[in-house]
Amino acid sequence: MAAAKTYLFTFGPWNISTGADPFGPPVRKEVTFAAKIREYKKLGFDGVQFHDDDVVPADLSWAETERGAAKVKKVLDGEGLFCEIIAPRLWEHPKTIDGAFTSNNAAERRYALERSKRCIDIGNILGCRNVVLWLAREGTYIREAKDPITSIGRIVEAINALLEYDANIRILGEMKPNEPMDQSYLPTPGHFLGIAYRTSQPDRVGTLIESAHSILAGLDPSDDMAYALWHKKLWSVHLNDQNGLKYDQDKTFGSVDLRRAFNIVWVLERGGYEGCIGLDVKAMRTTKPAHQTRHLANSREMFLRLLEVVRSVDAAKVEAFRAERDYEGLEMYVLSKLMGR
Ligand code: XLS
Ligand code: MG
Repeated sequence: MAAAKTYLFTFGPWNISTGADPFGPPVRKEVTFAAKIREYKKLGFDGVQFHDDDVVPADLSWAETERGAAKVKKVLDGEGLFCEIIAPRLWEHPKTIDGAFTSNNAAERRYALERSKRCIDIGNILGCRNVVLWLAREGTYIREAKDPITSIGRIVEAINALLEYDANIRILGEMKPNEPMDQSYLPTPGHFLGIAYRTSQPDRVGTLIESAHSILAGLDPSDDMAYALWHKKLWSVHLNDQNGLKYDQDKTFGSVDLRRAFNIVWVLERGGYEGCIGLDVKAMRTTKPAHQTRHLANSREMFLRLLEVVRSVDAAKVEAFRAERDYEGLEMYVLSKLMGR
């Protein structure tokens, strides 16, 4: 029997946050970058996920950027951490108000591309070839604002330019149907994988799937992940949870729907998923500073405990239920597993 797979866990520094929301200011002090990095190993994590400006502020000279990134690389090495993904933050800068690659303004589209190339350079210094594109503002508040057909083409052109810029990187699209936009152009991983095959190098374009984003699109995250696994294009995940169709909640993994979380772990394990277990989770605003990393430890523990449940599932039994079309029996089998029997 092959040895059971050991999963590596990652999260981004933004997952230790101040509790600010659109209706209220921070309720916890900002934790310094260095202090955040020191938390990883203590919490049982193996690697980091970064935005470009988590590493160095945007728009510095190349010399300053290079120096800053090299410093961060040293810190990571010192802690024994690796950088799993890096993502250009294309949704906060004044030049990305109208979107990045789909902005109606040519100079702003150029900025987005240059910023993404710089992000690749930072990734290279950190030894990271996985470039995540969360296309946060590639969409509209009103349908008529942009040409939707042109916009899809612009996203493909931008991806091609990045693939050409660095022959070593892989691009992972992280899709979300809405928020901040009313409507995103590529709302689901399926949409993104559709264009992946029309890029100049489909083999280097895949996806990062966030469970809450699938839920916001009315889809089941484990089915989205299965779809990407079939394409051999599930290269990273953001596991979390989401209580229905409302703002993006980034709740602790498995905290809303245990069975849904079970199915995610089951599909990753069965599907031979080779990526890291990224956790994109937020502490509740009510959380006291002393407990501000607990949601991360809890999410990791939920994954590992569900993994135990998944590994205790008797595949032959499942097959027998399927062969008999006894889905009532199968359902009770799964529910019993989840209730500890
Ligand atoms: C949004 C994302 C975003 C990316 C990186 O859900 O978590 O922050 O992960 O661009
Ligand atoms: Mg995410």
